[in-house]
Order: sequence, then structure tokens, then C-alpha cells
Amino acid sequence: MPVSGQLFDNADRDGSERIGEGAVLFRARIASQAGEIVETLREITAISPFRHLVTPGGHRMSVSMTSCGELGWMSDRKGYRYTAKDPRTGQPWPAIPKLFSELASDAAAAAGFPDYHPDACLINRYRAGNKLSLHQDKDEEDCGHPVVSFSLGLPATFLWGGFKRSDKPKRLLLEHGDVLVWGGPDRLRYHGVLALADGEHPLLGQQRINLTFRKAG
Ligand code: MD3
Ligand code: FE
Repeated sequence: MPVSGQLFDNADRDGSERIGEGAVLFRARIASQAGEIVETLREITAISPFRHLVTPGGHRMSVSMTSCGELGWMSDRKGYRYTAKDPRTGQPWPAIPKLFSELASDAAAAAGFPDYHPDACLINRYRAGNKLSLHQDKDEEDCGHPVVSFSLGLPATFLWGGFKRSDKPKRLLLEHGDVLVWGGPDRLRYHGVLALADGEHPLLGQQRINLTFRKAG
């Protein structure tokens, strides 16, 4: 049975929790691969480092981001979009490592989305106080494909909203190694992350890293 942060009385025997019609949380699913994932992330961020993006409204995002994949996510005064090249380096984004894409498609299949082949992976880094305001992910061409997310490092309170920004969100604790698959009718829900609390994680120190895999193009 899941322990902390449980909101829904729907734990399955494999430890997964269905949190919506198209959304499944697998607690600690990738915890045993986390060391290897973090090592691989260092190779990616050596090529395309974390950076703070600016929203079209001119606000600097507190979370810092980078990407890997055929497409990477970008924001600036001109808007949100996916690009084939990292605008900071002028080079293509680093490829999605095989380890990542296999773990993501295995999780998608376990949640009922077979043949998932993401072409973009957005990597978010949270430090104490960093947050992500309620938003929808709708910059992808076909929102029929799910999003798969990996949480690593410090725990964070995830906000699981409705289909209007004003719908009051539920709260869900996302911890190290958790995998969330989010598709079907839940794909366009508003969601966000509360300000990260201080802490020290044995593998990642004072930060949380979140990877979100998407089929963007
Ligand atoms: C629900 N990231 O990168 S991951 C994002 O923890 C983002 O960094 C959060 O929202 C984070 O866009 C949340 C879980 C998640 C990701 C995508 C979703 C939940 C989602 C797309 C639609 C609905
Ligand atoms: Fe999002």
C-alpha cells in the first residue's frame, strides 16, 4: 500500500494508483535506476545546460529547464514552442537516452498506452522556493499522446486541477522515483507544483528534477 500523500482509495497490487480516467501514478517505479538516470542527466546538461526561461508575459520562470530529444521546449517573449535546436548553443538538443525512452514507454504501456515513442523530454530543476504555476500542456501537435513524468530528488506537492484554471486543484505528493502517466481525457488538465520546501536528498542534494516525456511533433 502507498504511504505518504495518498489521496485516492484505489491502490493496485503493483503499487500503482489510478488518479483519473487517463492518469496513473507508479510510486518509486524508477527508484532503483535513479543513480544511472542522474549520471546520464549530467551528460545532457553538459551539452545543453539548465537555464531560466522567460514567459511571453515577461516573467522569468523560477524553475530552470533544459531538454533532450528531437524537439525541445522553449519560451521567450514571442511565445511557447518546440524547437529542433537549443537556441543557447545553436546545436540540436541532446538525444533522448535509450534508458530514458525505454523506461518511459514501459510506464506508458503499464498505464494502458502501448507504442509510446516520445520525441521530446523537458527537464525541470527545482530549488527551494521554486514553483510552477497552474498551466495546461498544449504546445504539442497531438494531445492524444500521453505525458510521462519522472520525479527525482526532493519531494514536491503536485497540483492536479480541472479543465478550467479556476477549478480547485487536489494535492498529490510526488517523491523520488515516482512515475506519473497522464493521457486520454486527463491530458489537458491544469496542473502545477507548489514552492519546493528546503531539504537534502542523498542523491540530488537540495533539488528536485522532473523529466516530462512528450510526443510533441
Ligand atoms: C498533467 N511539470 O513540465 S510533472 C511540465 O513536476 C510540468 O515539473 C511538473 O507540468 C513537474 O509541464 C509536473 C506531471 C505532469 C506533467 C504533464 C502533465 C502532469 C501533467 C500534462 C497534463 C496533465
Ligand atoms: Fe505541465
